[in-house]
Amino acid sequence: MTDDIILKFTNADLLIDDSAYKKIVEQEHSNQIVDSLIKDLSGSNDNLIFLTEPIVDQYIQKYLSKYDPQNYANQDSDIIEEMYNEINNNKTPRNKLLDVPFDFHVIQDATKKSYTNGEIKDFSAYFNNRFQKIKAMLIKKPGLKDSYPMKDVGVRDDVVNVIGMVNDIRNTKNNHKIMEIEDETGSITVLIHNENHSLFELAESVVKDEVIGVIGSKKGTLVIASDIIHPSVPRIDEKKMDFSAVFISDIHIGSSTFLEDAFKRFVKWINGDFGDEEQRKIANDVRYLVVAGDVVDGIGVYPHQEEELTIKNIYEQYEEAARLLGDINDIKIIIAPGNHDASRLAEPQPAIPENYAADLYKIKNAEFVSNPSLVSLDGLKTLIYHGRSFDDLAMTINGLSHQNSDLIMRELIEKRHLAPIYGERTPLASEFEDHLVIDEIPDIFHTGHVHINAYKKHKGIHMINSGTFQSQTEFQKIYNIMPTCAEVPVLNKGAFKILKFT
Ligand code: D5M
Ligand code: FE
Ligand code: ZN
Repeated sequence: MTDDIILKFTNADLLIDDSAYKKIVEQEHSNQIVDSLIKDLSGSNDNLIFLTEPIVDQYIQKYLSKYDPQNYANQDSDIIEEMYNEINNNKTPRNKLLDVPFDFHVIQDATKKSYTNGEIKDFSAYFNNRFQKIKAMLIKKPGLKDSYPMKDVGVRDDVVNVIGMVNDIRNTKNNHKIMEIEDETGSITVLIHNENHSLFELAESVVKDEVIGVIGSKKGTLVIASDIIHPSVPRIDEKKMDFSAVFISDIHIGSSTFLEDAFKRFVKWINGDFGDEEQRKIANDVRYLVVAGDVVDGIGVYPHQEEELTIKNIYEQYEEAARLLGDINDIKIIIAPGNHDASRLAEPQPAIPENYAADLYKIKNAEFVSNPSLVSLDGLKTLIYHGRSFDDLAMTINGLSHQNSDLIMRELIEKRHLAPIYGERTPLASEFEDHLVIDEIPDIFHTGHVHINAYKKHKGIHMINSGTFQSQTEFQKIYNIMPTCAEVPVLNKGAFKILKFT
């Protein structure tokens, strides 16, 4: 401890005499004072600073008067809060796992890469980028190595082998499927015969605007499909995980249906102060908390929303969010926006803007990322996506619904796209790059939005929907959506667990 202080000063090019040193170590928060002193002096141009007792004494007095709780009333509350955060964050970590520095980094984030406001002129660039990215994946698949441009379909005699974007897919009156697909050279009409049962079933999940491979034979101007190929993913090896990560979403702070008590129990648990022995043991391993959007309920998201709000101001909603999440100690919190947050609605949604959520940004260890985004948690690649496109997929594909978002997630991974259908309820910004293509294969795919928990492992990928902290809303009553509330998914050293805080 003693040596630590001297080492800190030496590293900061600060020299200290004996009496000054004694003065510091007798303080209750000596470590915090040392850090603060070093921080304050680090801007100095002097090469070496010699700290004497009067200097240190003066600093300590200033420090204590600034941060003494008894002087609260006279002080700028921000500074005091910052100081207390600092003291809290500098206290001894709860366990060994938290001693290890976070190996957190952002692999993909669209926050600063969004250049357009979705004007029509960018449509073709956007779609072309989507097509090229997914085509590059498809062309590596064994069945599509020999694929050729669509303009050649008419002039060649061999099997049809093409990669294209689906323009349209519909049922004929005899219940076959007709699909128009195109690439940059032309388009073809593909028939999927209903007697080819397995292929017909596969085609049931093909949607407009996705990119697929088609193999078939020519019959007049039609192509009769014998196979449809999705970009898909290979099975991945599960990475070793010696810590826990916690996944939440759809907190909806500010809504009258936000389950505040349950959320506070959750925060107590994550801090190691709530739950049975087993649950506390899990809490002790937690290094990361990921929040996949809808942190607050927002304002003006749907008609007459104000009638269901307890906090009717977006800034105050984020202030409340900062109070609640700010109570979490030691762990890294990664926050992405959802359709209720104060970010651009069109996806990719840039990170929640700091000017709306200033206090949230002050939380130490908080990181703000776009929706979607890909981050690395101690080497585990985690794809975060709120899940707005689930509404479109549940409406379009037979057998998919809000209740089974694991099936939807599986579909998205196979399609290598987070929002394949363009122009329905999911507003997509027509950027020059399609940020919703799943470029990299994640270890964890974390979503929310549907307010119903789901989990499945698909080809080694943990697919998690983290439910909600909001009880059933008026809107959900009409649609008979039964939310799973305050049930929190945890990957505990690789094992999936659900902890309930209801
Ligand atoms: O979404 C909460 C729930 O409501 C989730 O199950 C999706 C559903 N929802 C929201 N908006 C729509 C629309 N427009 N159509 C169908 N279902 C919808 P949240 O984002 O929290 O409001
Ligand atoms: Fe939500
Ligand atoms: Zn949502």
